Amino acid sequence: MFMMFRALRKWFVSPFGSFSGPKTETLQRPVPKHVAVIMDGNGRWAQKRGLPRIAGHRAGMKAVKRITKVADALGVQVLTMYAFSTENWKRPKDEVAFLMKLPEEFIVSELDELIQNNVQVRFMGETDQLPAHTLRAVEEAVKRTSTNTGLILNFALNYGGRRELVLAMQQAAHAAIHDGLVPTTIDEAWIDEHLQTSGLVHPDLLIRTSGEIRLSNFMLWQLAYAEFWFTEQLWPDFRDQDFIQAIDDYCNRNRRYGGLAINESKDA
Ligand code: V07
Repeated sequence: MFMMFRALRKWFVSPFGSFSGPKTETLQRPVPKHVAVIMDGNGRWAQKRGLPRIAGHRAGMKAVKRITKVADALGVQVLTMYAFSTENWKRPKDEVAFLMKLPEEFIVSELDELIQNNVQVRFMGETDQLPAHTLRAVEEAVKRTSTNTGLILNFALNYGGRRELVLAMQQAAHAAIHDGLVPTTIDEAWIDEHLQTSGLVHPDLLIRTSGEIRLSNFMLWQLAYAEFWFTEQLWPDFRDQDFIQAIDDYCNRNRRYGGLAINESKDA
């Protein structure tokens, strides 16, 4: 844990300070470049308090703000948040309508601060089914932060991992017919470029809250080598210390890519 505090120097100076020197030199392993989060437990959090489910979603949005700051402070480069899955359309109509207003609420309350702090907002998912007002808000957030060079805050909205792979395969078939794409040109790099995470490193760490131990169709291709970290904590209760704990655990785990662990000596 001590090591982690070195990584937090920037955080103590200013949550969104401009320090960009080495943050991780004493850690066994660098902080993850890309952290993906399944933010589960918002509805349950509200029900436990006798509140409507939407109160849980709003509390969940506050947790997004908090964790964005701490992720940036720790030197994480990409933070992907699963805000709305392709399955979530099955929820009650009122709840879906409320969720679809959250991107607007978020940009009204957060966009200026994100811009000041050099955060770049990105989006992945299918835009077709989104209400026009939701899409406008997301596009505004993406556009107004597109030249920022700091933390990438990537929202997965109307996103599904299998759907993403279907779309990539459709692009391949289209290119084979119209652009002379040959089968051997399709390799892992080609697929990466045609997924919605194109240009981003793959997540090193997946966090899921609320005690569910499932992937639920999230980033199926990109999570192939990621570490998974689960907690019983409900998303609105997820605090800075919990995120720091997840990163610290990640840093202290040995990851093997079928070969030597990163912190394993060659002659040990
Ligand atoms: C949503 C809050 C977090 C907990 C999980 C479900 C509810 C932030 C956004 C958002 C999305 C795009 C954007 C800016 C903000 C959001 C939805 C739900 C649908 F450009 N939180 N949040 N979108 N929740």
